[in-house]
Amino acid sequence: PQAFTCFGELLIRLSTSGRDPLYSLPELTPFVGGAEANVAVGLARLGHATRVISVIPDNDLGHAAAGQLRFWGVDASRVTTAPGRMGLYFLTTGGIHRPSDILYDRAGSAFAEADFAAFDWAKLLAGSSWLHVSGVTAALGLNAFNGALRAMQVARTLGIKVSFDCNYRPKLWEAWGGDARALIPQLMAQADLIFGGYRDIELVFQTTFAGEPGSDGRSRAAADHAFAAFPDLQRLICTRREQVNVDHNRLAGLMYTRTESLETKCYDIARIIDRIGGGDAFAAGVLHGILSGKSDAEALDLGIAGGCLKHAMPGDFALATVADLEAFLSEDGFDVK
Ligand code: KDG
Repeated sequence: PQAFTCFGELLIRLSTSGRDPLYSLPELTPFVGGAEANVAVGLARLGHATRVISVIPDNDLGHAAAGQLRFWGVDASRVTTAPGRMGLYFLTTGGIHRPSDILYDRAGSAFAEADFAAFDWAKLLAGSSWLHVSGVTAALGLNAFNGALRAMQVARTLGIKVSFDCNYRPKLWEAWGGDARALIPQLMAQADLIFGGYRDIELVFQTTFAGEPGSDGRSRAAADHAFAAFPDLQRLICTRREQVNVDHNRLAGLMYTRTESLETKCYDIARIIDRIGGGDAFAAGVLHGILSGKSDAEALDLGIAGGCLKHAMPGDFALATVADLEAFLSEDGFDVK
């Protein structure tokens, strides 16, 4: 079968235990992540043939990350090795008086420094029906941005569908002074489908849309702006999160086409175990729906089910199965009473 391909950096996450702050030098638990890898694993768990194109250092950390992809059923044969280090990040879970915090330690990684100009993208993408890329890659520097842009351009010439998750990471852009407003729209312009909300659209167009977020107001206005700017764009998809407290959020899914605005029910996630990768799990669920020929409304429901279920799983990967998504939807969400 034609494969779903993700291009991006693999990362190792080191999480503090419980709500311990990093400065107390707590025990750290490792997980493998990376926004695009998370989508690949999520889709593999949902039964799709998936591949990752990435670059790792030729050391135990790099091989551990690629090994985790293989473990969860992703084809890692296009993960190559190159000089440089493994990208890491440290996660401190939020507490009552402290938001969660991410500390990146990834500058100069094998991926960020890879010679993407020498990649044979047509060969790497052969046999794929879909390419997924995210704004994290552009945020790593011009080299990685150019790699992402080239991958998307070649995919389009081969008739491969392209999705782009904005995944705006201010800390990464600030680390090298990159201009997200200049670079992110170039990637958006290549996409058939964008995961991103009104904040992303406002950022890249340096404008503010009127009204409340949600199906009709600000988000629809932002979507219309994106549709006018990007002629090939078919869908703009995002979540809307309400933070009741650090343990309890509410999540809904939104999808805009040129003619329609869809919104799911808003689900309670009352005992958050780990919200990292929630957006990637949402993306995997939506893409699973689209790849399976479901209606847009059904795909959006599958996405929100995946996004909510991820909050109950430690680590960056979404490991829900189709049966898990269906059970979540048929039970109308978690029992939060
Ligand atoms: O979306 C989850 C990702 O943010 C996480 O896996 C780490 O890719 C990552 C990043 O760069 O923040």
